[in-house]
Amino acid sequence: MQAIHVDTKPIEGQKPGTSGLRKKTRVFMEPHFLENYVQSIFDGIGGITGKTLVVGGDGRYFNDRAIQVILRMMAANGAARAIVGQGGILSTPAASHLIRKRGTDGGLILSASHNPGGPDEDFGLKYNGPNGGPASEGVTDRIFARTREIDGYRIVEAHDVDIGTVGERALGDMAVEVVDPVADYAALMEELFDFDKIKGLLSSGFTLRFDAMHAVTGPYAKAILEDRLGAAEGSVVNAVPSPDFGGGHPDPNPIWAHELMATMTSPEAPDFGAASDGDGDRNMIVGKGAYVTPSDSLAVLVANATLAPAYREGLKGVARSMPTSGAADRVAEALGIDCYETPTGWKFFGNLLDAGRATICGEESAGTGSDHVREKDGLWAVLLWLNILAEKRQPVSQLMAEHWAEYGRNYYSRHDYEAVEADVAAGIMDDLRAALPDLPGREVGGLTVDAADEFSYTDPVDESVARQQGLRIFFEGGGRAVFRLSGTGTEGATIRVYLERLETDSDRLQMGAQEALAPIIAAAEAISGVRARSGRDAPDVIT
Ligand code: VG1
Ligand code: CO
Repeated sequence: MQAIHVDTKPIEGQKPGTSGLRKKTRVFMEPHFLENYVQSIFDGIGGITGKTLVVGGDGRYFNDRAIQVILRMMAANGAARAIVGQGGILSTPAASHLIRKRGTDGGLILSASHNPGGPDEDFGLKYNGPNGGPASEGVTDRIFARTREIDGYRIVEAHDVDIGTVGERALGDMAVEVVDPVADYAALMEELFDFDKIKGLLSSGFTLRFDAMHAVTGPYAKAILEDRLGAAEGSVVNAVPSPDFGGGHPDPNPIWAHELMATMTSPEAPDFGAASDGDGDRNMIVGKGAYVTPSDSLAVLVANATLAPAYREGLKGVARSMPTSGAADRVAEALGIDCYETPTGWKFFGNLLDAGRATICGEESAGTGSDHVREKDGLWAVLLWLNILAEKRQPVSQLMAEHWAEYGRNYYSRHDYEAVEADVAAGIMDDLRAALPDLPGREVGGLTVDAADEFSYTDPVDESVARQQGLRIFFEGGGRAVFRLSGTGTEGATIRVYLERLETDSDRLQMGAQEALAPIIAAAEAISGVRARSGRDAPDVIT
């Protein structure tokens, strides 16, 4: 089998964002687009001769075709082995675990995560390093630099490799090892959590519903929640991964997981509801009529982690992305452990986890995880919640009320303005950035600005610096508004406005978030003009 060299030219727009490269699927399918990017990854990491990579994705449209191209390019570039999830399927956390467990040189994950899939929707590809985590900015910068000077790629001419059945086969000199995507991951979960305790909970009449949103976690959730833990058959719904996620938007928030929200607020609501996203790294937690914000969920997990075997010795530290609420900070303070504030995106947690400075990390965007892998992990969060509830035996709403009574409540919401014209969005952000120095002391609708800045992060482990990571306005009395442009969208720009206010008055802990945040929401709009200037009546998504 011969490797051929195909001449190409650089293609514009191959800069990786918050989590790899995401584009419209049709863009990825344009001639040489995928090949150029894959070769740039290989070149950017110093070649793959003799290396082993894990390959898998969330099963979305084009996943199967792209994997065959990647395998042929790996063979042509001299890789020794590809470890591939059966059917091309691997959830993002399962891929991270496989990279670590097998000690590989990293992996390629095919996913656009929570973005919809299909020929007219989104596709994505990212490289994770040998620690199992998303490539650092230094690595993605090198990959991007290669995309701008690439003049050719290598590929072998061959028929498709059978990745539909478990086993090992050859592609030229490279071994293609097809593995069960669920087995290793399920075994890891069994090590971390008290499965017997959770079984006890589930056989005591406690009911749950897990909505896989037609995405990758279906087979994982069925195997773990139903088969191993004994949740009633049918507890996992929308469990068959489909290339277009059933036409839906596999983003586990109250808007896109409205089906689950409707169930959880109905008279027949089970005790516990959860959902995950396209590639299985996000989670949504909801009790009977009680939606738990991701920031609160992180705080609850940190506060109660020692109830699960893996964390019994305590946590080394906690990390959260900057826009995530300060709820976890309050718990960390009470526990006397460090709390780190990082830029948005899981890649910034990698060093802290590797260095043993943080055990649990989280983001307001429904991502929580720990040092068991180097990605956020949707099912892990669900299982930790179940382990905690199996010990505490109380409704989610009561657990939340007790948590807030102890630590105060960080009312929190994110308002997204999607598909805003790129130059309009840039203008809004530029003007706000320019206004920051004059904001302190300004009164807006009864609130006074205390401080305002643009977030920069110096990694405490390798001292790399990430700049321009969000505009922050702090109000007197502890309120905060943060503004960022999304780095995962594929159409125009998405402006994210993150809103937060701490409440410690015990009589005011049960308000609706939008109501509790109304003054902050109004002040954020008065200062930034996001809604007015983007020409919207309201945000497209409110979480
Ligand atoms: C979003 C979230 C961020 C998350 C990222 C990837 O990024 O805000 O917290 O890490 O998606 O998640 P952005 O740049 O659009 O705000 V996933 O589940 O899409 O890999
Ligand atoms: Co995801």
